[in-house]
Amino acid sequence: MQPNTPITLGEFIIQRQADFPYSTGELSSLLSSIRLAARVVNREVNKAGLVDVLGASGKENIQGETQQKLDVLAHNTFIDALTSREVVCAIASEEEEDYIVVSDKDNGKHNKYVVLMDPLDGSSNIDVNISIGTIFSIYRRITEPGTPVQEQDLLQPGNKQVAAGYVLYGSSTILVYTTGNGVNGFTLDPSIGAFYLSHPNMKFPEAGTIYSINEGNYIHFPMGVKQYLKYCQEKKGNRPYTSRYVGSLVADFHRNMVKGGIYIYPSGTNHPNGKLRLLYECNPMAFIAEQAGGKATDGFTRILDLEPKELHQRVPFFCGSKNMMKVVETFMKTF
Ligand code: AHM
Ligand code: MG
Repeated sequence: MQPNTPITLGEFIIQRQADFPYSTGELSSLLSSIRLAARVVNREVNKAGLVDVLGASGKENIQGETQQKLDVLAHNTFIDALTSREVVCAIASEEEEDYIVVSDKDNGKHNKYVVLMDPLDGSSNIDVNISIGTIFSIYRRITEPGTPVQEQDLLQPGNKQVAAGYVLYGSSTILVYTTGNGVNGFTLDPSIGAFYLSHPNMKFPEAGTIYSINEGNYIHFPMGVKQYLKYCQEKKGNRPYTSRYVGSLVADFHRNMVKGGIYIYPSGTNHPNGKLRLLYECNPMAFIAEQAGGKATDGFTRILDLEPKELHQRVPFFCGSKNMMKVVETFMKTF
């Protein structure tokens, strides 16, 4: 190995554990299980087209959306990895109606953490070789360990997250996460299967020139968003901005965090509460955005302060560079 070889995710997790003197290593073990599942899903994503993982699974998820085979495969892979160590007491997934209570030797009663996740985000891009992702969010349970886990353990506001992250299966595969002490990105070297620290201390540029929104829904958008789009397209100063929309939140978010930009999935006459899920998509991305110096709101209120009412709750999502967020929020308030 070269003397200047960057550190691996495994080494980084161990180093960071030393920052918490009373840590028991459980969170590190949990993050390691996510790292392992990400490698497995990455392998399957890369084989898509060669083996029979493309297309619909023949089932629908709780939101009535057709599940793709890879959705189901990613869900099962993460559940298996997360339940194989005695750390997690419950898991909620976008792909399953109820939360899953871990059934280890004492039904997960003594395990500290709950995980909420979207195992395969950007489902509509699976069959067409476009970037997709995994999003995860980790909380400490609030009910007493030793007692059965309750729904309230999973319905915590985003500001209680202990860690959050995503994996982007893109031109390369990158795992980005935060434990509330900055954001770091690790690129997978597929030849040896290790994630290396490639993006230390990631920061959203304060200003940006990219906006990401499904403009096909324009007719349904609230007036504030319509006016903001007009502003983005005006010829003035560094405008018009550039429009980029992959249709995979993870990919759009990652690009915007690297280059400076804003992502918007607003409410609309077709989606009264937006499309994205508060617990599986918005909270983890909002935590990462804030840790990287960006901002995330529902157009008015900080995402991380919203009190979740149900597991599959949807919420409008505005997220990105601080200066761009400030402008769109002004439009939302004014129109
Ligand atoms: P999914 O979890 O079913 O894949 O849906 C979430 C995705 C986001 O990744 C993406 O930003 C958005 O839905 C795209 O929706 P639309 O096709 O309506 O623009
Ligand atoms: Mg999703």
